[in-house]
Amino acid sequence: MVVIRWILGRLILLFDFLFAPKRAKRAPEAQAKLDAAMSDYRLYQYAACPFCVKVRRSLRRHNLNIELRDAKQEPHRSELEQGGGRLMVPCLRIEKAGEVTWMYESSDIIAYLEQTHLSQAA
Ligand SMILES: N[C@@H](CCC(=O)N[C@@H](CS)C(=O)NCC(=O)O)C(=O)O
Repeated sequence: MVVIRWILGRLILLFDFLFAPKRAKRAPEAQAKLDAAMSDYRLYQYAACPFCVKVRRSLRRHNLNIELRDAKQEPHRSELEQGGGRLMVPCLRIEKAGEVTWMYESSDIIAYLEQTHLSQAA
């Protein structure tokens, strides 16, 4: 089972590498503004988790440069478990005005980032 999971993980990484989405291009000022906004976030994730790959591909497609934290490694593993309350990835750590919230669920993370930073109103 461990071997099968390892092989599947490598296949996911290979697929992700071969079919990496193109990064959105925007004016340097707009990209710099977005980069600054992304400093509010940290994405806790595993390299070969399919749900994490889904979120990372969306980040890449939208050119959202969020710091990735490998939740298999300490201290990130403990930060996630204690801060978020669950050792599940992906999880987006959001820090706004000194307040920290933790968002689980790949689809919710993608929708939140799109609505907050990429919609017409944002
Ligand atoms: N529905 C979740 C599924 C996430 C998920 O199952 N992640 C796995 C890794 S691939 C995990 O962290 N499992 C640990 C657990 O469920 O406690 C999503 O879309 O983000």
